[in-house]
Amino acid sequence: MTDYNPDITERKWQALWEERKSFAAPDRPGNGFYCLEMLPYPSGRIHMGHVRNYAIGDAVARLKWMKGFDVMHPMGWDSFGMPAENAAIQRGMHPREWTESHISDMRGQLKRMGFAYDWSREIASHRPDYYRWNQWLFLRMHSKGIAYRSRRRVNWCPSCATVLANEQVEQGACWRCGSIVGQKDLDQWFFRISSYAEELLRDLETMGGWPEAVVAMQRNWIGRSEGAFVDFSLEAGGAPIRVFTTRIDTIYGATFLALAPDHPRLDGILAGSDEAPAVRRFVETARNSATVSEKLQATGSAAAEREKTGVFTGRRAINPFTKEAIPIWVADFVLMDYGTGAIMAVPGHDERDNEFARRYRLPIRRVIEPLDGSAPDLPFTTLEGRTIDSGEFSGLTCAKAQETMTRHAADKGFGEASVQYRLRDWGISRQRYWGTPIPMIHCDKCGIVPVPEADLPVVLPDDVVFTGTGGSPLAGSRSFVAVMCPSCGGQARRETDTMDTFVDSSWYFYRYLDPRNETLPFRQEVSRAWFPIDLYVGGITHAILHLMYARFFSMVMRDLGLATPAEPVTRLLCQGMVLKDGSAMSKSRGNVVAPETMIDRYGADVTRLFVLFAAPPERDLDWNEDGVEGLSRFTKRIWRLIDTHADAVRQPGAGEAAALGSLQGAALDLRRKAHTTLRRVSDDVERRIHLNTAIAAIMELVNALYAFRPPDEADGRPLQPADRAALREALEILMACLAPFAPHLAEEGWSRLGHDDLLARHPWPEPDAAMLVEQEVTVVVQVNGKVRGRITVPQGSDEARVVEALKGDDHLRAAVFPDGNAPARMVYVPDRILNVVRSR
Ligand code: ANZ
Ligand code: ZN
Repeated sequence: MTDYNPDITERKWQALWEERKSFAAPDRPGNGFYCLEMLPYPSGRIHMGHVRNYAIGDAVARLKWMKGFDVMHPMGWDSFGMPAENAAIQRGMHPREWTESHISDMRGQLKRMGFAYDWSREIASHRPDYYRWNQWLFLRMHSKGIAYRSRRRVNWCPSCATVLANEQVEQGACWRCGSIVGQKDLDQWFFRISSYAEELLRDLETMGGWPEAVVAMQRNWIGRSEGAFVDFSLEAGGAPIRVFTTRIDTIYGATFLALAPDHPRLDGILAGSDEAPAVRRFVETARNSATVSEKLQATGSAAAEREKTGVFTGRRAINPFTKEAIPIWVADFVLMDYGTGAIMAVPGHDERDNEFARRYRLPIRRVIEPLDGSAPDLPFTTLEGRTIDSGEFSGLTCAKAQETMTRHAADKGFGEASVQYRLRDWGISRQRYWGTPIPMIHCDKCGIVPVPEADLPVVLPDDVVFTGTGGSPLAGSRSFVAVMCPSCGGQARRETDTMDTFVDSSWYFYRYLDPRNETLPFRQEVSRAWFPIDLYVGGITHAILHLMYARFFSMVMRDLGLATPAEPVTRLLCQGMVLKDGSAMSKSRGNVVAPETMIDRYGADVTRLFVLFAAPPERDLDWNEDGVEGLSRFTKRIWRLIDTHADAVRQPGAGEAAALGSLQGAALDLRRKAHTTLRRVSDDVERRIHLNTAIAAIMELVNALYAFRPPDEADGRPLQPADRAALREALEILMACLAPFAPHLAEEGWSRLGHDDLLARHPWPEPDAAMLVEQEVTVVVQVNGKVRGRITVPQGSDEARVVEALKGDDHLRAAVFPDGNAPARMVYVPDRILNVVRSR
């Protein structure tokens, strides 16, 4: 018995894969498969979440290689961002040094896992040869009006003197220093993602390869609302105030208008009003109370949850339908950057308006009644209703009333139909050092002038002091700021904002295709050859921002004539989290299991097998040492099989092919098992990406191999040709099936079986159709202990397959899914009984 030493063996095969460039993708693939995993931030250590993410992608990539695809499977580093800059502030280390050393550590860790990456395509976003293309894209976007500058209210930490993203504001305080966050108006750079809202939304319909939950989150985030603008003229004269409403059918119940505190018309309206001082005081408080308008978008209703306060302006507007004069209020629940920043309040039928009206004793009216004639308490909102007390528009269904009243408003010239989106333009300015410098120049004479493309990259300077306070560190670099105006040649200043790091990750997967291109971000031929990405694996935490920005960039690059598809990702897989004792692994909880410790103890293969086997990819996975031990034993069992039989079956015997064609008895059963395993594994990996069940299938094959005892071998005599042939083939198939999951062990076994090519690039064995004819079994279906019927399924079907089959039987479907609901619990005894537990 020879020992299997994972450490030595794994390094050996890793070196061979590297030496033979086994995973180098060609520029132009024959049959291409682009398998992408989200690139990591170089925090210093890979964690179990990375291992899981990358093991999933790697299993698919490796299987695809074996299936004859050219596989693009690259890796890189999302290496700009705050932690490096914080390390600079705290430890005086340059962010570049910190980042580079982390990258080299983490690369080593990933290499120890033996992932099948094409390392020649590695990229890192902090290097000028990458970020210059951010700058290039920015310039192109600027020239098309997609990048623009505008003044916007931002969260501002007075002590860090920096802008904070909404996620960096924790209960109104700065996430880093705890100071109360204020608001500030700042000129910033934006990407006009809002003009792609319609397309971003429409495409979601076609994205069947994305998890429904992600599609729903994106749809919500884009937030399309159909409604109407209505103009309310002012009693005192002057231009009317325009509101956006989705319920024009309730306009007879509009008892006041409400403006956002920062509504631009407010000052004008207040002129001469006795209420002006009170209103100004209110506006001042509202401004300082961290009213983050984007929060509406982040949480859907953060603004709605707060207590609503407001103040009367002393002015009135005329409801264009009723001709009634109604008071104009300023209210903090009205957001300036949605709709028009002004609303008609209908306290009878809108929850928020109602709360506000009751607080300030404003009139509440009923102008809708449900179609069933009931009279629910106010407020209630329904579209299944009809208008009442609405003048000539009374008695219409809500839908009809909306249509008629919108047309009326348009005909009379005081309104029009309108579609609004929640999606806001993407503010990309950051007052940080460790990011891509925005390639713009401020000249007193010429205004804002783009850096000429030929002068790219605008490189981060080194004469920078990192203090953590006082605004952007770049602003303190003389060598950086002082620049000649490209337009007039005079003294000018460089823009010192850097780009949001989400810019880096919005298009990196294109750069992998052409990573050393010095004249373009990438050639269109290569993007045409490889795109769209066939499979993208990553965490659900990126379901909204990163994936929305990535889609937006693809659309923009298409419009710039660079990329071909608008949608970059055909199939998206969001893997679950890795938990320990039920909660996420985190340093603060002290429940982190380091991948390196696992590799040291068990090897990369066992670590991979565990993260793939312990749960289906989309589910959370609870780390448990027993499970790891179990998989370690499994690999030893596999090795023992190889070790026991390899010498006996090493070379194909004469007449082996013929022998395989006429197997009988146990040898035939083994062959059946091997071939069905082949099919199950390739189905589970390629089609369903159910890697845990694929590994379970391999375990069954291992059991079958142990159960197969050719009599002669035990007695030390040569095997019968038929047994030898069956055993040899089954062992080879076992190694092939294992290769996507435990690639090192699989290579070692493959070589022990007498092969001198690499299994990683060996063609996937085609299952023999005759071996796949399934034996059928009858499964009894019980509901709450009572036999409700029987169903015939292929032997070895899993629970899901049995459930599928019973759905095809009307009687059983009705018994198991009355009213269509899933039962509380099902227990499946393979090939025998499905026990269904239904409550009540
Ligand atoms: C009258 C009304 C009556 C409304 C009713 C709703 C229900 P969504 O669906 O999210 O687009 N609204 C408009 N602009 C707003 C702003 N800037 N800040 C806060 N609220 C605003 O919501 C549209 C509805 O939200 C609009 O329709 C308006 O209230 C309010 F029974 O008008 B509605
Ligand atoms: Zn100039």
